[in-house]
Amino acid sequence: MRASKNVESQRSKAKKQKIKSDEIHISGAEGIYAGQEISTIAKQYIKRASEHTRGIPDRVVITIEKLQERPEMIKSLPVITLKSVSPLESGRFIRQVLKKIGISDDAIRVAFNLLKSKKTMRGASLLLAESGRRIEPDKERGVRVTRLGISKVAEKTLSGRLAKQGINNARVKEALVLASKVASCKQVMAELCISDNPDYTTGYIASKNLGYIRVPHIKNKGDRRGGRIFFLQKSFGIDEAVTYLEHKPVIINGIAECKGIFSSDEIIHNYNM
Ligand code: WAQ
Ligand code: MG
Repeated sequence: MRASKNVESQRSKAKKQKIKSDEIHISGAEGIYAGQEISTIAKQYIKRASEHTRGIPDRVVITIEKLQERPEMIKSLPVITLKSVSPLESGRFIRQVLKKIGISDDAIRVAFNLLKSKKTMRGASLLLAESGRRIEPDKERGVRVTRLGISKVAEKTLSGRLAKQGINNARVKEALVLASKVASCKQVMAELCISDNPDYTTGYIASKNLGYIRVPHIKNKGDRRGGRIFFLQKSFGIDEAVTYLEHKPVIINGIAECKGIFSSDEIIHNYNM
């Protein structure tokens, strides 16, 4: 599903031209479901699109496609939460972790600039970890990860484990499914995510080795900016990575552990990066 809204650009207003409109991304969602679930899911997607905190869309597109390929089965990333009380503390932690896993200062700077940009994207930016060069084919849209899901049994297990930490909700589950698929892409070194919802201030940083680290207070309340950055290892195999992220069906069918809240020091010293 994708929901968007057209806004008249300042430039066209000023020039009194024929109205040139810009599309603002409101909400998006995707999943892999059995045929008989489709009408229920489509209804949920419409509700979600029309009740979004980013605004009321004037266009909602729902695409339903039959999978042409057998899904790859993977395990979810383990989950932990950073102990943080401010965007300053969270930003510092993220920079430290990214540096430790081999992302250059330049790439970190580019990533934060993109995430702080007013122009939010529908998909993710791809950055080369060494140079910070942006390599996604469409810079306005980004790379949209689709064809991802979770089996019923795995979802039940995940709900139980997240409930013990008081974080059993659809947002965390969907983000974890996405981050697990992204981390399973062999060219991806790490992902950084900030929600574009003004009322949701917990983001995450994830990788195969780090797992899924929830980062509270990644931004201030009311801030509509957000996005996703995938840091890529090399400049070759990019087409392959994009194809995997956008098209390869991947289903989570096993759940790793979900633990509680850890300090920055505990995370940085205990994890094998
Ligand atoms: N593929 C690529 N990028 C995406 C996708 C996708 N399927 N969906 C969203 N994005 C990008 C896009 O630029 C959005 O603006 C940005 O990510 C944020 O998306 O454990 O809600 O859906 O509590 O607002 C993290 C949960 C929630 C943390 C993230 O992201 C937790 C969230 P949102
Ligand atoms: Mg959002």
